[in-house]
Amino acid sequence: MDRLLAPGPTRVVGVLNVTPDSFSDGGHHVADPVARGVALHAAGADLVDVGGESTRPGAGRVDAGEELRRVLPVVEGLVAAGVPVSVDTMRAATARAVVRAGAVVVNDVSGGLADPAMAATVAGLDCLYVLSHWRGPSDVMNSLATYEHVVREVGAELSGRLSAVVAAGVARERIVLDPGLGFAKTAEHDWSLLGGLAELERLALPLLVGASRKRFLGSLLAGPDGTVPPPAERDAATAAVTALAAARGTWGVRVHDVPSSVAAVRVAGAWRRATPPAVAPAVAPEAPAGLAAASS
Ligand code: PMM
Repeated sequence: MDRLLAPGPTRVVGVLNVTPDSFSDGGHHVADPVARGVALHAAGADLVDVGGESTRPGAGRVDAGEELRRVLPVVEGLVAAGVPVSVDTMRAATARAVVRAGAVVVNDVSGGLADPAMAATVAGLDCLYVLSHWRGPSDVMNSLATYEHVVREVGAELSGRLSAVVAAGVARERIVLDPGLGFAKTAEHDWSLLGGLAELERLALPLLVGASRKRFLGSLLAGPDGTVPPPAERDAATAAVTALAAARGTWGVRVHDVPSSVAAVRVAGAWRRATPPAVAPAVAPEAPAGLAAASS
């Protein structure tokens, strides 16, 4: 688990939604989720993120028992196959069960707000905790997308949640922060957050970016007649986000198409290594003649 936070290239987290209605899988049911997770890992995913509850805009909650019935066998199968597993859940009881089954990351898109028992539960578990920015459940989140200055407010709200979960006993060095792209955010907010990542980096914790196939990429890629490409046709744009995030050293990206993001991380790494370090000039350049005359 600690290996996941060691210095290294941007981690690629592969999405494995075990939901009949996942937005980003275009509604396609994954026939054999364990085989799919193993394939994501073989393709280079550092972690496979298993989710049993859709968080697409407008989605209602799934019953706790049903969520666990969906994710637990998949977690067990992946752990048995040696795949590092993250679980996308807002429920403390699910988090406890999956970490006991071997999951190493609890990915809580609600940042501990959906279940008041989450922070104290995670504090007692041996796992990392992904704390995302969130303002409310999927069926109401679009109405909560109002900000004066989205980067500052998301930073402040994340910081508040961070203090709360640390006060509940979660070790700070086991926390990864996530701006929660698309969660109570318009496309414009999502772009502002990506452009303003430096502000979130000031919180001095690893950052995870979940841009994969999201609406803001769909609207960016809309054709001249306004036709928005379906989620599965947004992977090239997702990989571009991965390359830009990796170039600035972002800890991780959560993506559906693993190979394109693994390639993007490699490109960013090679680019960074090939960039010559800035060298101070040996001799101060002479001031242009006009300037010298003006200052004398
Ligand atoms: N987005 C979704 C689900 N889980 N987890 C994290 N940490 N960050 C995200 O941005 C995030 C997430 C929704 O996307 P999906 O329906 O494509 O899985």
